[in-house]
Amino acid sequence: MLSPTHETELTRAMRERARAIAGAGSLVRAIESGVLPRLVETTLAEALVLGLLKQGVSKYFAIFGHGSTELGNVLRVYEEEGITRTLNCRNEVEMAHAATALRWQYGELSAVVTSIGPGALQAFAGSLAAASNGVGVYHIYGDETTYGEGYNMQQVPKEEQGLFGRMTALLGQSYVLHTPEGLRDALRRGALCVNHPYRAGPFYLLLPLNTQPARVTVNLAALPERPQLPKLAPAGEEELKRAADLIAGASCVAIKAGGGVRHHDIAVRRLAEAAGAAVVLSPGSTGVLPDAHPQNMNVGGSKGSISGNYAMREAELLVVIGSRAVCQADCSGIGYKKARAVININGDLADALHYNNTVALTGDIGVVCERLAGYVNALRGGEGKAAWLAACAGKKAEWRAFKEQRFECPPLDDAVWRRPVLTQPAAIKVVADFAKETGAAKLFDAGDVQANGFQIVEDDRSGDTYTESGASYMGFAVSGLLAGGHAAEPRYTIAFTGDGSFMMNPQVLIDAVEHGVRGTIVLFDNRRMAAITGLQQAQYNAEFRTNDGVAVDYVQLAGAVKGVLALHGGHDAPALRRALDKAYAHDGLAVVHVPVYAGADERAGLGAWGQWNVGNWCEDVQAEWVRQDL
Ligand SMILES: Cc1ncc(C[n+]2csc(CCOP(=O)(O)OP(=O)(O)O)c2C)c(N)n1
Ligand SMILES: [Mg+2]
Repeated sequence: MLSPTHETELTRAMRERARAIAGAGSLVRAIESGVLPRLVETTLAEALVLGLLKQGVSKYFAIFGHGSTELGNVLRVYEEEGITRTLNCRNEVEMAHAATALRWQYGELSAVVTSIGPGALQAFAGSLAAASNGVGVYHIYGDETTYGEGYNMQQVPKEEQGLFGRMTALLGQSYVLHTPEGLRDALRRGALCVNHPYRAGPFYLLLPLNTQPARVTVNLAALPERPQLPKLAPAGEEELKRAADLIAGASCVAIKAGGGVRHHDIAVRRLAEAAGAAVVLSPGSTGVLPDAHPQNMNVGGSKGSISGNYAMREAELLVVIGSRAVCQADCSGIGYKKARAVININGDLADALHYNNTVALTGDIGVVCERLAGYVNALRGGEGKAAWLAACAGKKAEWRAFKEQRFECPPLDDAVWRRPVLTQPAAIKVVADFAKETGAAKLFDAGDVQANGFQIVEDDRSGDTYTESGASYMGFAVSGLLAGGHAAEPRYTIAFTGDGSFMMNPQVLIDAVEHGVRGTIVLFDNRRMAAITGLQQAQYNAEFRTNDGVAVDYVQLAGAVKGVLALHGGHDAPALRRALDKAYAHDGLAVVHVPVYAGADERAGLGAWGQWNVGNWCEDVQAEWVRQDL
């Protein structure tokens, strides 16, 4: 290994540039003040790091390999000079999730770095969560050499070029840095992709092994910055007036608030109150209206709730805001049985036109909702909705009473645990309440944990719950905790996970300790992949291969990692509460293991209130879908 005093000429020059940036305070200031020349001759790998820095990207999650040693060397030097920071990880799926969570929860853009081949494919798989939830992240993968001197180990073994570039382009947008000078174009495309105002997603930079060290003259002034875009809204009044007329003329109006409404709390509330609309939430939009707000009907959809699904079913006018009509959120397209017309507020043209008979109000959700609320108020369009809102309130009371009963269910005798244990809803409620009291953020993993979770949470604002319902990627929540290791201002976060999901990404135990994460993993252990057992039972009356007979002592497993506080969550609510207190007091990662009931007792679930186009339900759902006009 070379010590800094024996660095090559190239590395020394690189270090000097990094120092100049540190001295100037930022790359842009270093260019403007002339500390750095506009034209720099360097390697593509360093030029890429500089280009990303210009877009505000200084945080990396990495698992290096022979496909990324050159880039790794740049990141080493830049970190030594205090410019970038790289968290080394243990699994690429995990680090892709962590990067997604860093952007989603904290708004911080970062880059994932892998080697060529398996590492890249794993990170690529993980990036489905970013793609599904509209979260911008850079992914940088090592790629096959451009000379074609022979197969590179770990490339796709076919006589074809650019296969990783093609694969990744299917899921997001990609650029193969075949020609170092293409960097400027690549980063311009990337900047828009990862910062897109309403359809952001992963951008993949494929970095061939031989172009990483290739020399390039890069114009630092010409490298694109993060795009600044104005908010868009309909230019004229016509559509807004038509929409306001529709609202004024309808007696039963429902707003379906999709994930896009996040952080538009005030505007959505203003429109809902102006329109006298019942607001049905999606898993990703809980909190946009305070839980106790009389117009908040809680979630609607295939799982849904008594009140949310009532409002969806009975509304004659549907106002969709920031939703891409996810099958499960709209009961596979048959959730709005009485709706005759739709007002659709979305930046994306295709999403805004998903339903027929639509007034499309394309643009920024905050701007459009505020403007529409103004027109509705002018018409007194919210009047005449009292009977509708009273009926909805009745259903919400019913849903609350139903939930209360479930929460009060005593520990049930369980066949595997051979003793009474908490039901999953009762246990999740204890932890969700604890999160609310302590101001902790909540991350939810897939499965029953996720579905029960979004039926249970009682958020009062956007940003308290992150439930990866776009892909429902098992392992997302626990991996997402790692975002706290990079966040400028980490927030105490609790990951709600199942035994199935946790074992998808247990690496986080080590990585969270290594990178100083404070947070808790609560592991709801029903010793099976219960969400799937439940579906199998509901559809075919028989379970198949959704559990195993291997007992795992998760307290011991987690406790084997130095720095992790591993606790048993007990068998009743007070014991769980005590464990959470202890976990919270620990200055690091804690794991609370909670055995939960699995079995036929219906008090162990919160029900499914909508329909879904899967398994042997397809025929019925599709027959309805064909007949409805919307
Ligand atoms: C990576 C991945 N594999 C498979 C699935 C399909 N799937 C969804 S939920 C689930 C079971 C989840 O089990 P667990 O985490 O134990 O939660 P539980 O339903 O038991 O509460 C499976 C297999 C998925 N969503 N993600
Ligand atoms: Mg489970």
